[in-house]
Amino acid sequence: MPIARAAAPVTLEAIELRVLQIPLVAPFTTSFGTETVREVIIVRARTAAGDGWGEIVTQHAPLYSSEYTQGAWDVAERILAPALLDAGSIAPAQVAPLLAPFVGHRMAKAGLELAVLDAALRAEGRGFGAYLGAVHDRVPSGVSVGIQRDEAALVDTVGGYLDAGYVRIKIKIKPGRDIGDTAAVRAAFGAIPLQVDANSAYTLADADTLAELDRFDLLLIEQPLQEDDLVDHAALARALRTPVCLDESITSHKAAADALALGAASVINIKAGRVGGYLEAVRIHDLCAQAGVPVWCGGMLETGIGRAANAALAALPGFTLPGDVSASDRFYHRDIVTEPMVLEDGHVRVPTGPGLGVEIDHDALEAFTVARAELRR
Ligand code: NPG
Repeated sequence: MPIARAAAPVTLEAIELRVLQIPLVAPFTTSFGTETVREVIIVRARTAAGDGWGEIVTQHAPLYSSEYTQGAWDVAERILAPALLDAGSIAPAQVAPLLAPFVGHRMAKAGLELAVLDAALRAEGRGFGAYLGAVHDRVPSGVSVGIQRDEAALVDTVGGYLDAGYVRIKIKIKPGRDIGDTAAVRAAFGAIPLQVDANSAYTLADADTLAELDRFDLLLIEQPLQEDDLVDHAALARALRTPVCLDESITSHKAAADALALGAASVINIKAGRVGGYLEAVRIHDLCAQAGVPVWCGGMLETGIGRAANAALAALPGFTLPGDVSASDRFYHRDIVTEPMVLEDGHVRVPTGPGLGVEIDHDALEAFTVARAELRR
């Protein structure tokens, strides 16, 4: 039976935006740079029936994608939030169509939509997982491991996560830190579920190097080439035995359909922020499920707000590979929710309370806030 993903409209009275800077437990290095602080925008939708929370997962600089915090702040504050407030009463499913005339800015749109979703579902006493069509009460937890100082440090770090119980390891790679790093992890830990993420660091000219990864029996290689390199990804996929998974390239349901039609990917990473919201994420899930293409839930170093939403999304039936839905303490000493997500037997629980099922720790929220704006109707 198809899930009726409908929720009643809410009447928006105000939208509060905050920039937070939350220290990371350890520096996180990818092929595009090193982060020591997570800069993120938190959205609070104030409605007649109560508040809802969302998260805009941009980073300080446009390195992962063209979106970045100050750009998202500007478009949310001057364009997107005012458009929502002008609508007055709005159902969650109307948010994306209402914001569709504004090109791009998917992370900003996703964060606003999530706040409206949370408010609407809290008002109805419904959980986000049940609303999306979750079929599990917990999901297997994978962990994303940044590029370390050297192979020994990588083995050490991966060992720690395996000891903690993470059921799948993803290591970040870049040219010069690919074959050796992967070989070191395989040599140290044998046949663990392992995948690699290049964050667009290669070109098709590197196909021979990337083919060397075939001998490691990886679950997949994620986003080896640029965001707009769909045709090159298809060529690379034909040259590799390792399944090619796309992340950055999948910016919408249409992009996912195109990638599958071209043979550019045989696995898809779904991130709600990257595709403009959780409802678009579910549409991509449904498309892939119908096509028999496995999907998994990506992560953007979310706070407890986005982490709760990701756990719910990852509990949909087509998410057949473990996602980057880690425990909060993988990234943060202190989160902004009262019950940060924990790892239990290699899994994280899908919250079941109304809305996202998490409560805000207002002291922590204040402590990390570096900018704040409130927009009223
Ligand atoms: O577990 O939240 C997590 C992090 C997973 O590696 C991860 N995210 O490229 O997928 C990525 C990367 C990322 C994080 C990208 C933040 C951009 C911003």
